[in-house]
Amino acid sequence: MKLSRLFIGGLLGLTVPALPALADEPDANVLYNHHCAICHGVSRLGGIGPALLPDNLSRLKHAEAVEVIRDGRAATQMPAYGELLGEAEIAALAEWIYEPPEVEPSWSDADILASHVVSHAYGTLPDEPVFEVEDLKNLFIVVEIGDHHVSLLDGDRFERITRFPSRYALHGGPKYTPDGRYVFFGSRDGWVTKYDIYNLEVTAEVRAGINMRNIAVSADGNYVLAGNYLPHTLVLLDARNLELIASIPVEGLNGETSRVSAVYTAPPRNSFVAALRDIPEVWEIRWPEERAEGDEALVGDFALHRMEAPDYLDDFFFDMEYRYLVGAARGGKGGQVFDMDEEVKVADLPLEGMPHLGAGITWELDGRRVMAMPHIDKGQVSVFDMTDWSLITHIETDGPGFFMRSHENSPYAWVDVFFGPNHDRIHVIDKQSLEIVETLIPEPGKTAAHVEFDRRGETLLLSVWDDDGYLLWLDANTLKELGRMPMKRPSGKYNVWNKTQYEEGTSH
Ligand code: DHE
Repeated sequence: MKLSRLFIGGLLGLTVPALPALADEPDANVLYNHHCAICHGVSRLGGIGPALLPDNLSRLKHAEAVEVIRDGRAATQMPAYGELLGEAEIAALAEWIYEPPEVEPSWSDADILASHVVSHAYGTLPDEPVFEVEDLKNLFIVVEIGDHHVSLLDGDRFERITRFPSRYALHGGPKYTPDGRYVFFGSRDGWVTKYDIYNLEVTAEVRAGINMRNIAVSADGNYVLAGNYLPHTLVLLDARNLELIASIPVEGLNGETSRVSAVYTAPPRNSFVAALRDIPEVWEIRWPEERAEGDEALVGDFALHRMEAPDYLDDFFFDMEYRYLVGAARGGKGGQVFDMDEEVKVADLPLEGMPHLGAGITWELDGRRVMAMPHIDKGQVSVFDMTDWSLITHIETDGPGFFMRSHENSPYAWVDVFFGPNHDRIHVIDKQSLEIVETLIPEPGKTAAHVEFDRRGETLLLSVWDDDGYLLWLDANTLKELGRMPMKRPSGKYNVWNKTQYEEGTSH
Protein backbone atom coordinates (compact mmCIF):
# COMPACT_ATOMS: atom_id res chain seq x y z
CA MET A 1 0.00 0.00 0.00
CA LYS A 2 2.64 2.42 1.13
CA LEU A 3 4.98 1.62 -1.72
CA SER A 4 2.37 1.85 -4.40
CA ARG A 5 1.22 5.28 -3.27
CA LEU A 6 4.75 6.65 -3.34
CA PHE A 7 5.30 5.03 -6.69
CA ILE A 8 2.23 6.77 -8.14
CA GLY A 9 3.63 10.10 -6.95
CA GLY A 10 6.88 9.34 -8.73
CA LEU A 11 5.09 8.34 -11.89
CA LEU A 12 3.23 11.62 -12.03
CA GLY A 13 6.50 13.48 -11.74
CA LEU A 14 5.60 15.19 -8.47
CA THR A 15 8.41 16.56 -6.39
CA VAL A 16 7.86 14.68 -3.18
CA PRO A 17 9.71 16.23 -0.23
CA ALA A 18 11.63 13.84 1.96
CA LEU A 19 9.90 13.04 5.21
CA PRO A 20 11.92 13.80 8.32
CA ALA A 21 13.08 10.49 9.76
CA LEU A 22 12.35 11.25 13.38
CA ALA A 23 10.31 14.36 13.81
CA ASP A 24 8.95 15.19 17.27
CA GLU A 25 5.93 17.02 15.93
CA PRO A 26 4.39 15.93 12.65
CA ASP A 27 4.89 18.60 10.00
CA ALA A 28 1.47 18.84 8.35
CA ASN A 29 2.77 20.85 5.42
CA VAL A 30 5.30 18.16 4.54
CA LEU A 31 2.76 15.39 5.12
CA TYR A 32 0.29 17.18 2.86
CA ASN A 33 2.79 17.50 0.04
CA HIS A 34 3.75 13.89 0.42
CA HIS A 35 0.34 12.25 0.60
CA CYS A 36 -2.39 14.67 -0.38
CA ALA A 37 -1.04 17.09 -2.98
CA ILE A 38 -1.21 14.47 -5.70
CA CYS A 39 -5.02 14.55 -5.62
CA HIS A 40 -5.86 17.80 -3.84
CA GLY A 41 -3.34 20.04 -5.59
CA VAL A 42 -0.02 21.45 -4.48
CA SER A 43 -1.67 24.74 -3.52
CA ARG A 44 -4.71 22.93 -2.08
CA LEU A 45 -6.75 24.24 -4.98
CA GLY A 46 -8.12 20.79 -5.83
CA GLY A 47 -7.46 18.17 -8.48
CA ILE A 48 -8.93 14.69 -8.55
CA GLY A 49 -9.99 15.44 -5.00
CA PRO A 50 -11.70 18.58 -3.79
CA ALA A 51 -9.93 21.76 -2.74
CA LEU A 52 -8.78 21.56 0.88
CA LEU A 53 -9.25 25.15 1.91
CA PRO A 54 -11.17 26.49 4.91
CA ASP A 55 -14.03 27.82 2.76
CA ASN A 56 -14.55 24.53 1.02
CA LEU A 57 -14.48 22.65 4.30
CA SER A 58 -16.93 24.86 6.16
CA ARG A 59 -19.59 22.12 6.34
CA LEU A 60 -17.17 19.39 7.37
CA LYS A 61 -16.75 18.99 11.11
CA HIS A 62 -13.19 18.63 12.34
CA ALA A 63 -13.89 15.17 13.78
CA GLU A 64 -15.30 14.11 10.42
CA ALA A 65 -12.15 15.30 8.67
CA VAL A 66 -10.07 13.10 10.98
CA GLU A 67 -12.37 10.19 10.20
CA VAL A 68 -12.19 10.72 6.45
CA ILE A 69 -8.39 10.87 6.47
CA ARG A 70 -8.20 7.75 8.63
CA ASP A 71 -10.97 5.65 7.02
CA GLY A 72 -11.33 7.10 3.52
CA ARG A 73 -14.62 8.08 1.96
CA ALA A 74 -16.82 5.38 0.49
CA ALA A 75 -17.72 5.65 -3.19
CA THR A 76 -15.04 8.27 -3.81
CA GLN A 77 -11.39 8.04 -4.67
CA MET A 78 -10.40 9.11 -1.15
CA PRO A 79 -8.46 6.15 0.30
CA ALA A 80 -8.00 5.29 3.99
CA TYR A 81 -4.71 6.51 5.48
CA GLY A 82 -5.24 4.80 8.84
CA GLU A 83 -2.54 2.20 8.17
CA LEU A 84 -0.10 4.60 6.59
CA LEU A 85 -0.19 7.49 9.08
CA GLY A 86 -0.17 7.63 12.85
CA GLU A 87 -2.94 9.24 14.87
CA ALA A 88 -0.80 12.32 15.55
CA GLU A 89 -0.03 12.75 11.86
CA ILE A 90 -3.70 12.43 10.91
CA ALA A 91 -4.67 14.94 13.59
CA ALA A 92 -2.02 17.38 12.40
CA LEU A 93 -3.22 17.12 8.82
CA ALA A 94 -6.87 17.53 9.78
CA GLU A 95 -5.93 20.65 11.76
CA TRP A 96 -3.82 22.12 9.01
CA ILE A 97 -6.35 21.92 6.18
CA TYR A 98 -8.64 24.28 8.10
CA GLU A 99 -5.92 26.90 8.25
CA PRO A 100 -5.94 29.52 5.53
CA PRO A 101 -3.16 29.02 2.97
CA GLU A 102 -0.29 31.47 3.07
CA VAL A 103 -1.51 33.02 -0.15
CA GLU A 104 -5.27 33.35 -0.39
CA PRO A 105 -6.42 31.70 -3.64
CA SER A 106 -8.60 33.91 -5.73
CA TRP A 107 -9.72 34.21 -9.32
CA SER A 108 -11.02 37.65 -10.08
CA ASP A 109 -12.52 39.19 -13.20
CA ALA A 110 -9.07 40.64 -13.83
CA ASP A 111 -7.58 37.11 -13.79
CA ILE A 112 -10.25 35.91 -16.18
CA LEU A 113 -9.64 38.82 -18.53
CA ALA A 114 -5.87 38.35 -18.36
CA SER A 115 -6.19 34.69 -19.32
CA HIS A 116 -8.37 35.40 -22.35
CA VAL A 117 -6.83 34.56 -25.72
CA VAL A 118 -8.56 34.91 -29.07
CA SER A 119 -6.56 33.18 -31.80
CA HIS A 120 -9.18 33.49 -34.53
CA ALA A 121 -11.82 36.12 -33.90
CA TYR A 122 -15.40 35.09 -34.58
CA GLY A 123 -16.25 35.43 -38.27
CA THR A 124 -12.66 35.51 -39.54
CA LEU A 125 -12.29 31.86 -40.57
CA PRO A 126 -13.89 30.37 -43.71
CA ASP A 127 -17.40 28.92 -43.43
CA GLU A 128 -16.63 25.82 -45.51
CA PRO A 129 -15.13 22.75 -43.80
CA VAL A 130 -11.50 22.05 -44.70
CA PHE A 131 -12.27 18.30 -44.90
CA GLU A 132 -14.82 16.22 -46.75
CA VAL A 133 -17.36 13.96 -45.11
CA GLU A 134 -20.75 12.63 -46.13
CA ASP A 135 -22.56 14.06 -43.13
CA LEU A 136 -21.27 16.90 -40.96
CA LYS A 137 -23.94 16.07 -38.36
CA ASN A 138 -22.63 12.56 -37.90
CA LEU A 139 -19.21 13.58 -36.58
CA PHE A 140 -17.98 12.47 -33.18
CA ILE A 141 -15.75 14.25 -30.71
CA VAL A 142 -13.81 11.77 -28.55
CA VAL A 143 -11.96 12.86 -25.41
CA GLU A 144 -8.80 10.92 -24.60
CA ILE A 145 -7.92 11.56 -20.98
CA GLY A 146 -4.81 9.33 -21.04
CA ASP A 147 -2.72 11.98 -22.75
CA HIS A 148 -5.19 14.89 -22.80
CA HIS A 149 -6.11 14.87 -26.46
CA VAL A 150 -9.28 15.13 -28.47
CA SER A 151 -10.10 13.29 -31.68
CA LEU A 152 -12.61 14.25 -34.33
CA LEU A 153 -14.10 11.24 -36.14
CA ASP A 154 -16.17 10.80 -39.26
CA GLY A 155 -19.18 8.83 -38.00
CA ASP A 156 -19.95 7.25 -41.35
CA ARG A 157 -16.54 5.96 -42.39
CA PHE A 158 -15.17 5.65 -38.86
CA GLU A 159 -12.03 7.54 -39.73
CA ARG A 160 -10.12 10.05 -37.68
CA ILE A 161 -10.18 13.52 -39.22
CA THR A 162 -7.81 15.07 -36.70
CA ARG A 163 -6.38 14.71 -33.21
CA PHE A 164 -5.35 17.73 -31.14
CA PRO A 165 -4.11 18.42 -27.59
CA SER A 166 -6.63 19.58 -25.01
CA ARG A 167 -6.28 21.38 -21.72
CA TYR A 168 -5.41 19.18 -18.74
CA ALA A 169 -8.22 16.94 -17.50
CA LEU A 170 -11.27 17.83 -19.53
CA HIS A 171 -14.42 16.99 -17.63
CA GLY A 172 -18.11 16.89 -18.47
CA GLY A 173 -19.42 16.71 -21.97
CA PRO A 174 -18.04 19.05 -24.63
CA LYS A 175 -20.92 21.21 -25.85
CA TYR A 176 -21.75 22.09 -29.47
CA THR A 177 -23.32 25.17 -30.99
CA PRO A 178 -26.75 24.26 -32.47
CA ASP A 179 -25.34 24.17 -36.04
CA GLY A 180 -22.62 21.75 -34.92
CA ARG A 181 -19.81 23.92 -36.23
CA TYR A 182 -18.19 24.85 -32.91
CA VAL A 183 -17.52 22.80 -29.82
CA PHE A 184 -16.64 24.06 -26.33
CA PHE A 185 -14.57 22.14 -23.79
CA GLY A 186 -14.22 22.67 -20.04
CA SER A 187 -11.25 21.47 -18.00
CA ARG A 188 -11.17 20.70 -14.30
CA ASP A 189 -8.66 23.50 -13.77
CA GLY A 190 -10.98 26.11 -15.18
CA TRP A 191 -10.17 26.47 -18.87
CA VAL A 192 -12.90 26.96 -21.43
CA THR A 193 -11.79 26.27 -25.00
CA LYS A 194 -13.69 27.04 -28.20
CA TYR A 195 -12.84 24.91 -31.24
CA ASP A 196 -13.94 25.49 -34.83
CA ILE A 197 -14.64 22.02 -36.24
CA TYR A 198 -14.89 23.27 -39.83
CA ASN A 199 -11.41 24.82 -39.69
CA LEU A 200 -9.88 22.39 -37.16
CA GLU A 201 -8.66 25.31 -35.06
CA VAL A 202 -8.91 26.47 -31.47
CA THR A 203 -10.37 29.95 -31.81
CA ALA A 204 -10.49 31.24 -28.22
CA GLU A 205 -9.70 30.27 -24.65
CA VAL A 206 -10.27 31.69 -21.21
CA ARG A 207 -9.70 30.45 -17.67
CA ALA A 208 -12.99 30.90 -15.85
CA GLY A 209 -11.95 29.56 -12.46
CA ILE A 210 -9.44 27.61 -10.42
CA ASN A 211 -11.50 24.48 -10.01
CA MET A 212 -14.27 24.17 -12.57
CA ARG A 213 -16.98 21.52 -12.86
CA ASN A 214 -18.38 21.82 -16.36
CA ILE A 215 -19.81 24.17 -18.95
CA ALA A 216 -23.15 24.59 -20.70
CA VAL A 217 -23.96 26.35 -23.98
CA SER A 218 -27.25 28.17 -24.47
CA ALA A 219 -29.64 26.52 -26.91
CA ASP A 220 -29.26 29.47 -29.30
CA GLY A 221 -25.47 29.06 -29.23
CA ASN A 222 -24.90 32.62 -28.02
CA TYR A 223 -23.65 32.09 -24.47
CA VAL A 224 -21.49 29.78 -22.41
CA LEU A 225 -21.89 29.28 -18.68
CA ALA A 226 -19.13 27.77 -16.54
CA GLY A 227 -19.75 26.45 -13.02
CA ASN A 228 -16.93 26.60 -10.49
CA TYR A 229 -16.04 24.92 -7.25
CA LEU A 230 -13.39 27.57 -6.73
CA PRO A 231 -14.10 30.40 -6.59
CA HIS A 232 -17.79 30.04 -5.78
CA THR A 233 -18.94 31.56 -9.06
CA LEU A 234 -20.85 31.06 -12.24
CA VAL A 235 -19.05 32.63 -15.17
CA LEU A 236 -21.06 33.83 -18.11
CA LEU A 237 -19.24 34.18 -21.43
CA ASP A 238 -20.12 35.43 -24.88
CA ALA A 239 -19.85 32.34 -27.09
CA ARG A 240 -18.42 34.24 -30.05
CA ASN A 241 -14.97 34.90 -28.59
CA LEU A 242 -15.44 33.79 -24.98
CA GLU A 243 -15.46 37.35 -23.71
CA LEU A 244 -16.44 37.68 -20.08
CA ILE A 245 -20.00 38.94 -19.62
CA ALA A 246 -20.15 38.47 -15.87
CA SER A 247 -18.87 36.34 -13.07
CA ILE A 248 -21.75 35.78 -10.70
CA PRO A 249 -20.93 35.10 -7.05
CA VAL A 250 -22.97 32.18 -5.80
CA GLU A 251 -24.39 33.29 -2.50
CA GLY A 252 -27.51 31.70 -1.09
CA LEU A 253 -30.54 33.30 0.50
CA ASN A 254 -29.00 32.25 3.83
CA GLY A 255 -25.84 34.23 3.09
CA GLU A 256 -23.69 31.11 2.58
CA THR A 257 -21.63 30.89 -0.57
CA SER A 258 -21.66 27.68 -2.55
CA ARG A 259 -19.69 25.55 -4.92
CA VAL A 260 -21.43 24.92 -8.23
CA SER A 261 -21.87 21.19 -8.80
CA ALA A 262 -22.82 21.48 -12.45
CA VAL A 263 -24.51 23.71 -15.00
CA TYR A 264 -27.08 22.59 -17.57
CA THR A 265 -28.99 24.04 -20.50
CA ALA A 266 -32.80 23.91 -20.47
CA PRO A 267 -33.73 24.74 -24.09
CA PRO A 268 -37.53 25.13 -23.77
CA ARG A 269 -37.04 27.51 -20.85
CA ASN A 270 -34.34 29.59 -22.58
CA SER A 271 -32.30 29.14 -19.49
CA PHE A 272 -29.32 27.67 -17.76
CA VAL A 273 -29.94 25.68 -14.57
CA ALA A 274 -27.25 25.36 -11.91
CA ALA A 275 -26.91 22.66 -9.27
CA LEU A 276 -25.38 24.06 -6.09
CA ARG A 277 -23.52 21.88 -3.67
CA ASP A 278 -23.62 23.87 -0.45
CA ILE A 279 -26.99 25.61 -0.40
CA PRO A 280 -30.51 24.16 -0.75
CA GLU A 281 -31.33 26.15 -3.87
CA VAL A 282 -31.60 25.65 -7.61
CA TRP A 283 -30.60 28.62 -9.74
CA GLU A 284 -31.94 29.42 -13.15
CA ILE A 285 -30.45 32.05 -15.46
CA ARG A 286 -32.59 33.06 -18.42
CA TRP A 287 -30.65 34.31 -21.40
CA PRO A 288 -32.02 37.11 -23.61
CA GLU A 289 -34.22 35.60 -26.29
CA GLU A 290 -32.96 37.83 -29.03
CA ARG A 291 -29.61 39.33 -29.73
CA ALA A 292 -28.93 41.24 -32.89
CA GLU A 293 -25.63 40.32 -34.55
CA GLY A 294 -22.91 42.58 -33.21
CA ASP A 295 -24.76 43.53 -30.05
CA GLU A 296 -22.89 43.45 -26.79
CA ALA A 297 -24.39 41.09 -24.25
CA LEU A 298 -24.98 42.93 -21.02
CA VAL A 299 -25.24 41.52 -17.54
CA GLY A 300 -28.68 43.09 -17.14
CA ASP A 301 -29.99 41.11 -20.12
CA PHE A 302 -29.87 37.92 -18.06
CA ALA A 303 -32.45 37.15 -15.39
CA LEU A 304 -31.31 35.18 -12.36
CA HIS A 305 -34.03 33.27 -10.56
CA ARG A 306 -33.31 31.46 -7.30
CA MET A 307 -35.52 28.59 -6.28
CA GLU A 308 -35.53 27.31 -2.74
CA ALA A 309 -35.16 23.55 -2.84
CA PRO A 310 -36.38 21.10 -0.21
CA ASP A 311 -32.88 19.69 0.16
CA TYR A 312 -29.34 20.04 -1.17
CA LEU A 313 -29.79 18.73 -4.71
CA ASP A 314 -27.07 17.47 -6.98
CA ASP A 315 -26.39 15.70 -10.27
CA PHE A 316 -29.50 16.58 -12.29
CA PHE A 317 -31.61 14.70 -14.77
CA PHE A 318 -34.41 16.57 -16.59
CA ASP A 319 -37.64 15.42 -18.18
CA MET A 320 -37.94 16.06 -21.93
CA GLU A 321 -39.97 19.26 -21.37
CA TYR A 322 -37.53 20.56 -18.77
CA ARG A 323 -40.25 21.14 -16.23
CA TYR A 324 -39.06 18.58 -13.71
CA LEU A 325 -35.58 18.04 -12.49
CA VAL A 326 -34.52 14.92 -10.66
CA GLY A 327 -31.66 15.49 -8.24
CA ALA A 328 -29.72 13.32 -5.86
CA ALA A 329 -30.30 14.25 -2.25
CA ARG A 330 -27.36 15.08 -0.04
CA GLY A 331 -24.99 12.16 0.48
CA GLY A 332 -26.39 10.41 -2.57
CA LYS A 333 -29.05 8.62 -0.53
CA GLY A 334 -32.30 9.06 -2.38
CA GLY A 335 -33.53 11.18 -5.22
CA GLN A 336 -36.06 13.97 -5.36
CA VAL A 337 -38.20 15.32 -8.18
CA PHE A 338 -38.49 19.10 -8.21
CA ASP A 339 -41.09 20.94 -10.29
CA MET A 340 -39.33 24.05 -11.63
CA ASP A 341 -42.60 25.74 -12.62
CA GLU A 342 -44.28 25.40 -9.26
CA GLU A 343 -41.00 25.36 -7.33
CA VAL A 344 -42.02 22.42 -5.17
CA LYS A 345 -40.83 18.89 -4.58
CA VAL A 346 -43.29 16.47 -6.16
CA ALA A 347 -41.75 13.10 -5.35
CA ASP A 348 -39.09 11.22 -3.43
CA LEU A 349 -37.37 8.43 -5.31
CA PRO A 350 -36.20 5.32 -3.44
CA LEU A 351 -32.57 5.34 -4.54
CA GLU A 352 -30.07 3.88 -2.11
CA GLY A 353 -26.79 3.48 -3.91
CA MET A 354 -25.59 6.95 -4.99
CA PRO A 355 -27.66 7.29 -8.15
CA HIS A 356 -25.78 8.80 -11.06
CA LEU A 357 -28.60 10.93 -12.39
CA GLY A 358 -26.36 12.77 -14.83
CA ALA A 359 -26.05 9.45 -16.66
CA GLY A 360 -29.80 8.96 -16.78
CA ILE A 361 -31.66 8.27 -20.02
CA THR A 362 -35.30 8.03 -21.00
CA TRP A 363 -37.49 6.03 -23.43
CA GLU A 364 -41.07 4.92 -24.12
CA LEU A 365 -42.22 1.70 -22.45
CA ASP A 366 -45.83 0.52 -22.93
CA GLY A 367 -46.92 4.03 -23.79
CA ARG A 368 -45.29 5.50 -20.70
CA ARG A 369 -42.11 7.53 -20.52
CA VAL A 370 -39.56 6.00 -18.22
CA MET A 371 -36.17 7.10 -16.94
CA ALA A 372 -33.28 4.87 -15.91
CA MET A 373 -29.99 5.50 -14.21
CA PRO A 374 -27.08 3.49 -12.76
CA HIS A 375 -25.70 3.77 -9.23
CA ILE A 376 -22.11 4.58 -8.28
CA ASP A 377 -22.41 2.58 -5.06
CA LYS A 378 -24.58 -0.35 -6.01
CA GLY A 379 -24.84 -2.88 -8.83
CA GLN A 380 -28.22 -1.89 -10.16
CA VAL A 381 -30.04 0.24 -12.68
CA SER A 382 -33.23 1.86 -11.40
CA VAL A 383 -36.15 2.41 -13.76
CA PHE A 384 -38.94 4.88 -12.93
CA ASP A 385 -42.26 5.73 -14.52
CA MET A 386 -42.06 9.45 -15.23
CA THR A 387 -45.82 9.89 -15.35
CA ASP A 388 -46.17 9.31 -11.60
CA TRP A 389 -42.52 8.83 -10.55
CA SER A 390 -43.20 5.31 -9.32
CA LEU A 391 -40.44 2.73 -9.28
CA ILE A 392 -40.82 0.13 -12.03
CA THR A 393 -37.85 -2.01 -11.14
CA HIS A 394 -34.23 -2.18 -10.09
CA ILE A 395 -32.24 -4.21 -12.64
CA GLU A 396 -29.41 -6.08 -10.90
CA THR A 397 -26.04 -5.61 -12.62
CA ASP A 398 -22.56 -7.08 -12.10
CA GLY A 399 -21.40 -4.00 -10.18
CA PRO A 400 -21.85 -0.23 -9.82
CA GLY A 401 -21.98 1.65 -13.10
CA PHE A 402 -21.15 5.15 -14.27
CA PHE A 403 -22.58 5.77 -17.73
CA MET A 404 -25.79 4.73 -19.44
CA ARG A 405 -26.76 5.21 -23.07
CA SER A 406 -29.28 4.43 -25.74
CA HIS A 407 -30.82 5.93 -28.86
CA GLU A 408 -34.43 6.45 -29.90
CA ASN A 409 -33.93 3.93 -32.73
CA SER A 410 -32.25 1.27 -30.62
CA PRO A 411 -34.04 -1.47 -28.68
CA TYR A 412 -31.17 -1.57 -26.20
CA ALA A 413 -29.81 0.50 -23.33
CA TRP A 414 -26.16 0.08 -22.44
CA VAL A 415 -24.71 0.34 -18.95
CA ASP A 416 -21.13 -0.23 -17.85
CA VAL A 417 -19.86 -1.89 -14.68
CA PHE A 418 -17.36 0.87 -13.99
CA PHE A 419 -16.41 -0.09 -10.44
CA GLY A 420 -15.27 -3.34 -8.88
CA PRO A 421 -13.85 -6.58 -10.20
CA ASN A 422 -16.22 -6.76 -13.18
CA HIS A 423 -15.21 -3.41 -14.65
CA ASP A 424 -14.40 -5.07 -17.98
CA ARG A 425 -18.08 -5.90 -18.51
CA ILE A 426 -20.78 -3.90 -20.19
CA HIS A 427 -24.45 -4.85 -20.07
CA VAL A 428 -26.97 -4.61 -22.88
CA ILE A 429 -30.51 -4.15 -21.53
CA ASP A 430 -33.65 -4.77 -23.56
CA LYS A 431 -35.63 -1.52 -23.18
CA GLN A 432 -38.99 -3.33 -23.27
CA SER A 433 -38.40 -6.45 -21.14
CA LEU A 434 -35.98 -4.62 -18.82
CA GLU A 435 -33.78 -7.72 -18.84
CA ILE A 436 -30.04 -7.85 -19.43
CA VAL A 437 -29.87 -9.69 -22.74
CA GLU A 438 -26.11 -9.62 -23.29
CA THR A 439 -22.98 -8.88 -21.32
CA LEU A 440 -19.94 -8.05 -23.40
CA ILE A 441 -16.33 -8.25 -22.25
CA PRO A 442 -14.42 -6.51 -25.05
CA GLU A 443 -11.06 -7.08 -23.35
CA PRO A 444 -10.68 -9.04 -20.11
CA GLY A 445 -9.24 -6.90 -17.31
CA LYS A 446 -9.75 -3.57 -19.06
CA THR A 447 -12.60 -1.21 -18.23
CA ALA A 448 -15.29 -1.06 -20.89
CA ALA A 449 -17.29 2.11 -20.49
CA HIS A 450 -19.28 4.90 -22.10
CA VAL A 451 -21.20 4.25 -25.27
CA GLU A 452 -22.35 6.74 -27.88
CA PHE A 453 -24.52 5.95 -30.89
CA ASP A 454 -24.24 7.40 -34.37
CA ARG A 455 -27.02 9.77 -35.42
CA ARG A 456 -29.23 6.96 -36.76
CA GLY A 457 -28.78 4.64 -33.79
CA GLU A 458 -27.40 1.90 -36.05
CA THR A 459 -23.82 1.75 -34.88
CA LEU A 460 -22.13 2.70 -31.66
CA LEU A 461 -18.78 3.56 -30.19
CA LEU A 462 -17.55 1.99 -26.95
CA SER A 463 -14.41 2.93 -24.99
CA VAL A 464 -11.89 0.44 -23.72
CA TRP A 465 -10.88 2.86 -20.99
CA ASP A 466 -7.16 2.21 -20.71
CA ASP A 467 -3.91 3.98 -21.54
CA ASP A 468 -3.46 1.20 -24.06
CA GLY A 469 -7.08 1.37 -24.94
CA TYR A 470 -9.14 1.77 -28.05
CA LEU A 471 -12.53 2.57 -29.41
CA LEU A 472 -14.74 -0.27 -30.52
CA TRP A 473 -17.19 0.28 -33.32
CA LEU A 474 -20.20 -2.06 -33.03
CA ASP A 475 -23.37 -2.82 -34.92
CA ALA A 476 -26.01 -1.55 -32.50
CA ASN A 477 -28.47 -4.34 -33.34
CA THR A 478 -26.35 -7.46 -33.87
CA LEU A 479 -23.72 -6.29 -31.32
CA LYS A 480 -21.01 -7.48 -33.73
CA GLU A 481 -17.68 -5.66 -33.71
CA LEU A 482 -17.08 -3.62 -36.86
CA GLY A 483 -13.70 -2.12 -36.09
CA ARG A 484 -11.39 -0.62 -33.52
CA MET A 485 -9.09 2.34 -33.23
CA PRO A 486 -6.24 2.61 -30.67
CA MET A 487 -6.62 5.49 -28.22
CA LYS A 488 -5.13 6.69 -24.94
CA ARG A 489 -7.80 6.09 -22.31
CA PRO A 490 -10.73 7.27 -24.40
CA SER A 491 -13.48 8.56 -22.09
CA GLY A 492 -16.54 10.37 -23.45
CA LYS A 493 -17.72 10.36 -27.06
CA TYR A 494 -20.18 12.92 -28.40
CA ASN A 495 -22.13 12.69 -31.64
CA VAL A 496 -23.00 16.07 -33.17
CA TRP A 497 -26.53 15.09 -34.19
CA ASN A 498 -27.46 13.35 -30.95
CA LYS A 499 -26.21 16.23 -28.86
CA THR A 500 -27.60 19.10 -30.87
CA GLN A 501 -31.01 17.34 -31.20
CA TYR A 502 -31.14 16.50 -27.48
CA GLU A 503 -31.60 12.84 -28.38
CA GLU A 504 -33.46 10.95 -25.62
CA GLY A 505 -30.84 8.25 -25.10
CA THR A 506 -27.86 10.49 -24.52
CA SER A 507 -26.64 13.15 -22.09
CA HIS A 508 -27.33 16.81 -22.84
FE1 DHE B 1 -17.95 13.18 -14.30
C1 DHE B 1 -20.02 14.27 -16.81
C2 DHE B 1 -19.78 14.96 -12.07
C3 DHE B 1 -16.05 11.91 -11.77
C4 DHE B 1 -16.07 11.47 -16.57
N1 DHE B 1 -19.61 14.36 -14.41
C5 DHE B 1 -20.28 14.71 -15.56
C6 DHE B 1 -21.33 15.62 -15.23
C7 DHE B 1 -21.26 15.83 -13.87
C8 DHE B 1 -20.17 15.02 -13.38
C9 DHE B 1 -22.17 16.70 -13.02
C10 DHE B 1 -22.33 16.23 -16.21
C11 DHE B 1 -21.81 17.54 -16.70
C12 DHE B 1 -21.64 17.67 -18.20
O1 DHE B 1 -21.65 16.70 -18.94
O2 DHE B 1 -21.40 18.80 -18.65
N2 DHE B 1 -17.94 13.35 -12.26
C13 DHE B 1 -18.80 14.10 -11.57
C14 DHE B 1 -18.56 13.93 -10.16
O3 DHE B 1 -19.16 14.53 -9.24
C15 DHE B 1 -17.53 12.88 -9.99
C16 DHE B 1 -18.20 11.62 -9.43
C17 DHE B 1 -16.42 13.27 -9.02
C18 DHE B 1 -15.50 14.34 -9.54
O4 DHE B 1 -14.32 14.20 -9.32
O5 DHE B 1 -15.96 15.28 -10.16
C19 DHE B 1 -17.11 12.68 -11.43
N3 DHE B 1 -16.33 11.92 -14.19
C20 DHE B 1 -15.71 11.55 -13.06
C21 DHE B 1 -14.60 10.68 -13.34
O6 DHE B 1 -13.79 10.20 -12.49
C22 DHE B 1 -14.61 10.40 -14.78
C23 DHE B 1 -14.99 8.92 -14.98
C24 DHE B 1 -13.26 10.62 -15.46
C25 DHE B 1 -12.90 12.06 -15.63
O7 DHE B 1 -12.87 12.49 -16.78
O8 DHE B 1 -12.70 12.75 -14.64
C26 DHE B 1 -15.72 11.32 -15.25
N4 DHE B 1 -18.04 12.90 -16.30
C27 DHE B 1 -17.16 12.16 -17.04
C28 DHE B 1 -17.56 12.21 -18.43
C29 DHE B 1 -18.71 13.00 -18.50
C30 DHE B 1 -18.98 13.43 -17.15
C31 DHE B 1 -16.86 11.49 -19.59
C32 DHE B 1 -19.54 13.33 -19.73
C33 DHE B 1 -20.49 12.19 -19.95
C34 DHE B 1 -21.39 12.38 -21.12
O9 DHE B 1 -21.56 11.42 -21.86
O10 DHE B 1 -21.95 13.46 -21.31
